Amino acid sequence: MNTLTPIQHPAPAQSDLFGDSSNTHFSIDTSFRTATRFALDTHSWVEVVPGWMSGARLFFEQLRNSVSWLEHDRRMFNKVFREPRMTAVYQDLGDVSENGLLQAVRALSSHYGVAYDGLWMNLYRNGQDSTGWHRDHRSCQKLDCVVPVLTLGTTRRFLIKPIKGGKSMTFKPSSGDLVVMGGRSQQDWVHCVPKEPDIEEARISVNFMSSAQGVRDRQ
Ligand SMILES: O=C(O)CCC(=O)C(=O)O
Repeated sequence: MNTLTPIQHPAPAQSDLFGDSSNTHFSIDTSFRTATRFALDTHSWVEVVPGWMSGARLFFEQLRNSVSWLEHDRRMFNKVFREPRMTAVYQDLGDVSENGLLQAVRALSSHYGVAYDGLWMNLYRNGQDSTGWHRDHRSCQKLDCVVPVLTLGTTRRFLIKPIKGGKSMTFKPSSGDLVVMGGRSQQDWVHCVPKEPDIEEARISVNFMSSAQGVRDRQ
């Protein structure tokens, strides 16, 4: 994690237990007791919530096996290239069968006051998979948004830097940790997950989307 001065949000520990179809139990800290908020600038922030989901390693295995992961082509500067990761999108939560994902949606919606109603998930098969600098246009068309990302599986570096250029900040979310980008962090900042060729294990990131945040404000 980086070394900015954190804004702490102490709260009593609470957790929500849920089980999957094989009766394995995971839990989510609905109190967000470990949350630490880092101010990126006066308008933007990143909140990290270590250990938000416990039992995350088993949940990672469950998702890796149950989700229909696909490779995608992306067009950039008139060239089409294959994204170096696999993805799965749920526009409709009615299509989501994993109880843990639905429980996570409910906890995040209640805590951040944002109605999350879609999921964008990435499978980084190993350290050769990555995503370049970008903003989450799909998740955020408003000036201010709250975009949570849950990490499952191996730890990867998550970098964020000002869109106009400047020093990047590095976070290292482990399995079960949340990284939440808020304020204008999707307008004024870009983020990426760089390649780490020495890493052999996989990581899943679950990005929580809200159609309310995905539409532009009328001018
Ligand atoms: O994998 C991550 O942590 C971030 C993913 C992301 O930003 C995206 O898919 O747009």
